[in-house]
Amino acid sequence: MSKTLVTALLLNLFLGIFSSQWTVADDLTGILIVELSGLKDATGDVYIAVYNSEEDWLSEDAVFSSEKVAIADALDGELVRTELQLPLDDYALTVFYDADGDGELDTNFIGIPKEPFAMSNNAVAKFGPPKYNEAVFTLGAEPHIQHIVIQTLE
Ligand SMILES: [Ca+2]
Repeated sequence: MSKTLVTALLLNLFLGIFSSQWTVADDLTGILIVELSGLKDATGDVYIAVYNSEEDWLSEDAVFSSEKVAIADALDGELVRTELQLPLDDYALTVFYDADGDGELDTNFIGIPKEPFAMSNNAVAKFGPPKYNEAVFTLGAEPHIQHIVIQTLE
């Protein structure tokens, strides 16, 4: 085997390793910063549900990821601030304040939330819950901030 051929093989090997590492780098997670305002209480928990497909949107069984945030631990001035690490993708969030501490979003008999809640992009309900495409955003390599104002419906 000539020296040139060995060098070429080694170079291929090196490039192969390099490119496979590059592929791993593509799978890195992004940082989603969720900042909540409008909460009237400094105690209790906020729940963030993360969806990554229109089909699963608002389904309780098909949440991509969920996060329970203790308000007292996440207070940053007037804001409740938390960071989530997620694969780079499109997402939509729902957030609610668990006023009675039962771990669930309480709704009335026609399904309207009785506890303070909100969606990513501050998408608002119009004759029904906001659509996925109103709440969706793209998480890229740069940290993405969602500033969400929690609404209380009476
Ligand atoms: Ca509740």
